[in-house]
Amino acid sequence: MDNLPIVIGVVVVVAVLAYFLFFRKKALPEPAPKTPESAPTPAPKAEAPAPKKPEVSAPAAPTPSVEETPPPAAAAAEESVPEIVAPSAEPPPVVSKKDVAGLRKGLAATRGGFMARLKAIFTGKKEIDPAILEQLEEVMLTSDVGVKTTQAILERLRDRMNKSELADTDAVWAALRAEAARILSVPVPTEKRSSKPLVVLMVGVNGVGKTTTIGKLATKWNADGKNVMLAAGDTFRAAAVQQLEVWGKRVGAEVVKGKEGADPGAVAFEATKKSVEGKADILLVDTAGRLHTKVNLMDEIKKVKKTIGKALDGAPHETLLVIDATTGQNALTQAALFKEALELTGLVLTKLDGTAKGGVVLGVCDELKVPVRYIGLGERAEDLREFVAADFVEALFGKDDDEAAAA
Ligand SMILES: Nc1nc2c(ncn2[C@@H]2O[C@H](COP(=O)(O)OP(=O)(O)OP(=O)(O)O)[C@@H](O)[C@H]2O)c(=O)[nH]1
Ligand SMILES: [Mg+2]
Repeated sequence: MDNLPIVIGVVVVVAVLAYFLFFRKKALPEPAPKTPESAPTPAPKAEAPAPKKPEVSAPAAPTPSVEETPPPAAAAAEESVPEIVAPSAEPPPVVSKKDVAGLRKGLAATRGGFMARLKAIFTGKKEIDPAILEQLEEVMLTSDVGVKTTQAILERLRDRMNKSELADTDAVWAALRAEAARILSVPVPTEKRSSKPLVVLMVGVNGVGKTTTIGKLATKWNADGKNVMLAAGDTFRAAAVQQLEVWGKRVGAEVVKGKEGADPGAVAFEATKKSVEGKADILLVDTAGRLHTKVNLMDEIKKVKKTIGKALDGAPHETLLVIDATTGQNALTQAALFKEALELTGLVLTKLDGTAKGGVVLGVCDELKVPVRYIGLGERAEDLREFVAADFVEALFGKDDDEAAAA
């Protein structure tokens, strides 16, 4: 009993200790949430470069725990952002050659039109209907394949059918697909492509998408680490120069321009010289699609081309003709005229997203024997795709993912 005060004392001490150890510990979470509050100083900083940040922080912050760890992470990301993000501020420009699914999506209109009509001829039939060639002819002609190419394809199919090489409709479909692949596989001239600077002259009638294609290519090549320069060779419209400047700013590419109404040849000459002096990797030269003078457009472009050659031997290394796929047979006629006047190294077919008759690709390749190099499937930078014949044929003739899965 004499020990009672001691016992009570010990109990009290233990109780006090327990209180401090247990309850105080539990109270710790309070300071924890305060940590982010006490660290908001870097937070506003992280918001400051808002336009650049999303690209970096998006993949870095997939979990909602952003609040806890990010102050240092965000700060670190922020430091490294400017260099990485500046070029990729535009949507991802580089196109995977194997991205058939994306290509298929971009070609949805043609798949739903031209290709769906072709398929309908074959669907549910194993035996070859004697009228099959007429049916194919009708679809091809109304899908901008063009008379010459349509007849050539049909001739080859007829020949093979007469030789009994095509046993059923599956074989005819495969033969048609092989024809498309053969026509689209035009060899690309490669001899000048390693030049530095590589001078690319973009030509075509008005509104086909020359300036937009230049912007898209500049975005792609800039993202590939190339030093790109632009020449505003369309000196007839102030708006044309401005349009190019918008792309130039976006990409961070210098735009060489002249005064309104200046001689486009002079601008192209100066730009070519500058691209050599400035050690640019690529110079993209825009041209007018329509002239407000009596000078013939083709003569003017020929002059521009010659002037570029005077500034740099062997340039331009590429002369790309831009064609609007929605203009059908007109596109074919224009292309033939340009080919006659200029030595074309490639074609760019734009607005394929806007036509259900993508057959023009076949016609233009077959008649001109100039390779399609790029196709435009929309207005955004990433909508320009490098043309790969095999992928294109697969995207058109291949089964949908759903169909393939069901098969
Ligand atoms: N849907 C779609 N639109 C495109 C494509 N390419 C270009 N365009 C649009 O076509 C229009 C004309 O494009 P521009 O690049 O100005 O054509 P341009 O050949 O430079 O025209 P001019 O300078 O007048 O000779 C613009 O509204 C572009 O956004 C494409 O692949 N798909
Ligand atoms: Mg233009």
